[in-house]
Amino acid sequence: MGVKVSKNKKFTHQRIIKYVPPPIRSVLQISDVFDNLLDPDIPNLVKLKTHLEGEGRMGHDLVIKIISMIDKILLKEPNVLKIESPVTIVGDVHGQFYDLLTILSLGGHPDQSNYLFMGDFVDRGVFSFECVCYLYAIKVRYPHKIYLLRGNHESRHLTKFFTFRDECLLKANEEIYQKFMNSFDYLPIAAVVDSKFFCVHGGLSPSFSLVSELEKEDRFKEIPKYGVLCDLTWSDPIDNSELIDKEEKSSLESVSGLENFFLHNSIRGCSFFYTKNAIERFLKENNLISVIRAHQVQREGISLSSCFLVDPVTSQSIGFPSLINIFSAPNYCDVYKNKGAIIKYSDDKFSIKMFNAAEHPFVLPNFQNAFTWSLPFIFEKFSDLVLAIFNQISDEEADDKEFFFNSTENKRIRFPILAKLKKLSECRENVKKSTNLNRSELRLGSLTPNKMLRRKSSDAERELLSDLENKGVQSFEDADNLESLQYKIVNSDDEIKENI
Ligand SMILES: [Mn+2]
Repeated sequence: MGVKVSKNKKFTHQRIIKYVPPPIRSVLQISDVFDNLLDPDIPNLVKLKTHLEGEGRMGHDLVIKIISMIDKILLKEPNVLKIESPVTIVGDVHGQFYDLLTILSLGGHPDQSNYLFMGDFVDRGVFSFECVCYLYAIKVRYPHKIYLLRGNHESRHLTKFFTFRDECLLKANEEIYQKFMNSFDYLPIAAVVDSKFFCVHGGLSPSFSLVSELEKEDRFKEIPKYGVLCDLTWSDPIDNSELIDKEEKSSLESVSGLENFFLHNSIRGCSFFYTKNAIERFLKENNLISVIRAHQVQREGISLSSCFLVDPVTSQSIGFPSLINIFSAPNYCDVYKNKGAIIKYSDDKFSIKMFNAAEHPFVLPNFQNAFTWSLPFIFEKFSDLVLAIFNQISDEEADDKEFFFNSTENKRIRFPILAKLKKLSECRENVKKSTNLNRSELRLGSLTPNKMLRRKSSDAERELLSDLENKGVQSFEDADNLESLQYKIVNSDDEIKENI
């Protein structure tokens, strides 16, 4: 008798959702990317982009070659870059490769406009590896057109706690991770555009006043816990009036002698808040008109400070905000629902381009594969099945004195059914917790903490985390609370502090 096959029956080799293309299976090699016969050092950016966009992997030697080429370029760059307009200024990218492609199409071809990326290329988003490789390859192709600054995430400390190290181990190996870390140590720390704008990832520091002082700084190292390099990549601006309104000022420890300029940054757990006074003083002393920085997610991708410098001669406002916050990772961590923005600056004009998040391939939290992910679910359903069968047995039938005859060993064995069912039930409860955790982790998007972050969190922190896991991230504020909680955990880690 033949088996009838239903018309709707799906076969395992069929692609169920046809509009989602399968990932590219081939591995890109040096000869694929460096295919220019006239100049073997010119990468084929179109080929690389198409391959990475299709989720293709890169060969070990190719990644090593790109990193070693970038090291040579970065080593020659000064601590503070001097960049001329036209320039496209970009904030945090955070591993959102498909949004990076939007940025590059909005910003224009590097032939026509310079690019300044102000750090945080990695962590959070699940395509950090693709972001760095592609940005590095563009820099190799156009070394004097695209500039990359260091953000606080371009460090061993953060990439280990967040996602970039895990991603490197999945898509490459420890050796490549270490090479990326070394290349991050070479990234410049600030830039001055058209001698007017100071561009930096985080912001100002009480440890320097003049931009020229930054030239003396040794930047070729891991970002330390204190000092100029830490502040440039970690500090945040603060509105003095906001503080007084919220009566928070008294709760913030100020820096002795600098009360009106710097306060300890209680949100990050390291570095400082810098006030409007600090910005104003810095701009005047350096003859600049504005600080442009990234580092904090913005609902609209950009926010302008309401503080304006006054021209000392005419006593009139120069009409330009003294601080601009820019953030270029839309729908940050897949939960913030914020817009991304970039600044295009040319002919003394600022044009702001805002953009929404692009679709991207789905990746399970912490790069889990679908098989591992579904094991708790399968066990839960299996135990449901077994328990349902045994529920049919009456208490008398399930008497603990019952003996079963084991025919292979030719002896009677005890089979206490009730005890075994109790154990199975307990196991099922534990597995159910894992299944529920898996489901709630999906609701946290890229804000899902990995094992390392979970291990380091305190009881109170775990409580807030599990509250958000249960209800999901519902608002920008929820996401912000979870994010700042994670930074606090990272920066309160003594083990790491000792190593730096
Ligand atoms: Mn940052």
